[in-house]
Amino acid sequence: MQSHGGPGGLWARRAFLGALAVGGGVVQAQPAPSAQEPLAARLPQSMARPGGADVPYGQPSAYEAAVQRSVSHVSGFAGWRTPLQHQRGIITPSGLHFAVHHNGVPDIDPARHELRLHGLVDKPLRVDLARLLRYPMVSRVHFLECAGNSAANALSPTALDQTLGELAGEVSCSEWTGVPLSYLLNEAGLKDRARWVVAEGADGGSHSRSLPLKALLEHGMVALYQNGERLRPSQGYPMRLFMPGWEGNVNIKWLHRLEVSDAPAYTKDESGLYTQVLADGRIERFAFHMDVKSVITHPSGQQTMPETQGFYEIAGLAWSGYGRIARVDVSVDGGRTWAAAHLHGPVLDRAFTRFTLPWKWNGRRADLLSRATDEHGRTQPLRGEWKRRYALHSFNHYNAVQAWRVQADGRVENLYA
Ligand SMILES: Nc1nc2c(c(=O)[nH]1)N[C@H]1C(S)=C(S)[C@@H](COP(=O)(O)O)O[C@H]1N2
Ligand SMILES: [Mo]
Repeated sequence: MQSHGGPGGLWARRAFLGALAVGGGVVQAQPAPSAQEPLAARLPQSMARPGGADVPYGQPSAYEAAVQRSVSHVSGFAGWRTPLQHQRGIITPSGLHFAVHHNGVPDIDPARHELRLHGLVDKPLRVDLARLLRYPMVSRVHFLECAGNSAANALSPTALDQTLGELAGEVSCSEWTGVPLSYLLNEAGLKDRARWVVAEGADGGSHSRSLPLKALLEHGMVALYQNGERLRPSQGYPMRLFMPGWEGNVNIKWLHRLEVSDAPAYTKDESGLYTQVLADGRIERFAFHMDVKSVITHPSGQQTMPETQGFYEIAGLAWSGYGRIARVDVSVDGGRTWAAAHLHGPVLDRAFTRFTLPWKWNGRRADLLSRATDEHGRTQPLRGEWKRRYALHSFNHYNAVQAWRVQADGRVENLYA
């Protein structure tokens, strides 16, 4: 998993050996200041005066103000995208988590919010926050991805010149803490005919989805905390449904109602927006899992290489809605040859996994690709393969290989490979 062996082995040795010796002067630090200078002149400015005040709830450095979510408004929906090109670890800062809301962010007073569980149960429940916070909780690190993430790459006939966040930032990864749904469902007591659960949010968009009961009992969570703090309003404060690895829209935010039923409700959005037309005209619906996918974050769209040749570390993120990432292959020649990237631990189930590969750029135009494979052997298609499966206007569940073209002048652009 971590070697440069396998099909890309030979290529990896040729292109990379020279680059591995980072300490050997490939990336050079500035020379140290001379000992002749007076001591005061050698100290950083910040050591010469008292520091500033701190704040009760920390914020990013003012110098990082450019690191922001990008926003798009498509047919009334707001889509806020994570600037993945700035993310280095596997956890997305809560303030940069992507967000899709069909009808704005509701202002919900937790003291008045209740979760109702009714339908095919023995004993309907009404649970307020104070009570829910006393249940045993679990914590899990998982990605969350909108079914429509990367829609521009699916739909646009030519590759749009945008940043990674703009192109594919409707995915983020957090530690989610909450109450397993099975505790609540079992407390209510399920009738024999119970097969589905319709989950509804307390926002004005009547966002609701039907989910198979069996999967909810196994994996469902009422999430209350994200990265150690209570959910942010944009992520569904004070509670949301969380289904690891499943398309974003089933993760009902501002959750207030769960109705147990014997059949799906075919709600507005699940009969329209969240179905997908296949190439042969048939319709795919209840396609819950997000498939295996990866993106190179460094370098990526609209970045400029600081030097037009030399050592670089290619870095990126991979994830799969079916399980763990098993390998990521990287190509720097448009897919002719591949090398296995190094996977950085922890490699978690249905979570972002970080990968890197050292690269010695020869300064000529280079097409960079990454292709992830999960523990079940699922792997990413090329764009053409993905397009052949679906109707021309379909865009959900796009997981084709993302390619970047590094131009000889150092500019990096989106590319269809
Ligand atoms: N109540 C409610 N839940 C919702 C939505 C919504 O508009 N209302 N949007 C859904 C969609 S389309 C996605 S992709 C995810 C996004 O979750 P996030 O905003 O926390 O990233 O929330 C889902 N849950
Ligand atoms: Mo979504």
